[in-house]
Amino acid sequence: MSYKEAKEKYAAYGVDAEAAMERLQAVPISLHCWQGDDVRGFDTDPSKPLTGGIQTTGSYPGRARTPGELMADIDQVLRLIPGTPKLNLHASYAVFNEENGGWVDRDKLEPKHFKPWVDFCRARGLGCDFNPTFFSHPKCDPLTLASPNEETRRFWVDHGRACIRISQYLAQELGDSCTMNIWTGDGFKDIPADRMGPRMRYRQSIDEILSEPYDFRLVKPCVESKVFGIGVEAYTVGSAEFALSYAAMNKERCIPLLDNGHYHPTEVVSDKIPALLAFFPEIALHVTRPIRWDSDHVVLFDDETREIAREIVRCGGLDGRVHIALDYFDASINRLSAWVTGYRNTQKTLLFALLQPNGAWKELQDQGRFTELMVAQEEIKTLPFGDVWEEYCRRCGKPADGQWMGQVQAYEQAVLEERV
Ligand code: RNT
Ligand code: ZN
Repeated sequence: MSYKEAKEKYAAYGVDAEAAMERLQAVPISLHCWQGDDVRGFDTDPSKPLTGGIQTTGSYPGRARTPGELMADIDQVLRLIPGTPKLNLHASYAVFNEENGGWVDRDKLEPKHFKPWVDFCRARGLGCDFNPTFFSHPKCDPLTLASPNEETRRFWVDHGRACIRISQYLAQELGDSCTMNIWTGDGFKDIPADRMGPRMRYRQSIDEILSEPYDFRLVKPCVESKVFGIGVEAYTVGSAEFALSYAAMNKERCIPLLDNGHYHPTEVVSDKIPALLAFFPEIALHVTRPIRWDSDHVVLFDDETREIAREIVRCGGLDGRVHIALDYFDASINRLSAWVTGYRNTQKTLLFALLQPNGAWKELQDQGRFTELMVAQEEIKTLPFGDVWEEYCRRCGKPADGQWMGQVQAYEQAVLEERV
């Protein structure tokens, strides 16, 4: 079926497909650099295991090992994704070269270590988000911001403050806001004797990081919670209540971040979005796909991702209230296809959500017409969505479904297979 017919079918349900596509095209979605190298970064020994309770599994060939390789991979991904991507960097992706004096530890990072990334983003018209890296480093004892060892805690606070300065630099250079997400894997494998102490230290550490001056319109520090991680099963310092309370008490200088892999399995982030937007002007999201735990599988066009997208759209999240970022890492399949699939699926769910008569449905609900509401919600699922998606990709100048996998395979042969 052609787009023209699809458009008419949607119009019959009171949906303007043109407006939906136009709206989606301008929505920034942050592309996580860490899918390309299994969250290794460039500042520590790549043979050491990841720490902080996160894990990648799989050993598909072609992991990016240098900034140049990662940039080349991201470039290839950018050719295949419609919409308005932003880059999402971790501090561990600092670029050390002769020009900037070579390697420094994380507490000494400066904006100059990210200049190559600024050049990369500027040349491609991308904004950039940022994350301090509180894991996979010898200074994790294993705690970081919650450590009882003052020297360790200080090191990580200094790292956080350096990251605020870098975030401010990224935002100013690129003329786009920078969300800077604070997440630590601090926690314990087994039943702790003191749950409050680490949380008080974590709280003080975030206070100290946020005492670094920044313009809150440009830099959006976030606090991300988590329920548990591998090796820290019994207790997480930055629990949901901790992170949310911190953000609520510090609304003038930070925002909460919800990662949909970080809750008990029957909890859904889709429902949390409107709850938080009833209180917070802005929130941030990490979109991922947990299977039984925070497994960080590639994002699919599945029920919960669609529900998350529907809440973002219905709650006015596309008007800058919800900062959307991807956060998954699969090392068992072609990493570019993982990036592209998750990114395109996130866009698809948003387009799907924009192609619904949200106003009319709200009225049905308010009038108690639940029979009609259910029928309408079911019928919309089988409208010719694929035709609108294809038209959207065409307008963005990006390949339609069925047209991009060959390019990834060619890149794998020409570039990834050479990385041995
Ligand atoms: C880990 C958190 C965190 C990381 C990234 C790399 O469970 O989700 O956001 O995935 O910072
Ligand atoms: Zn996350």
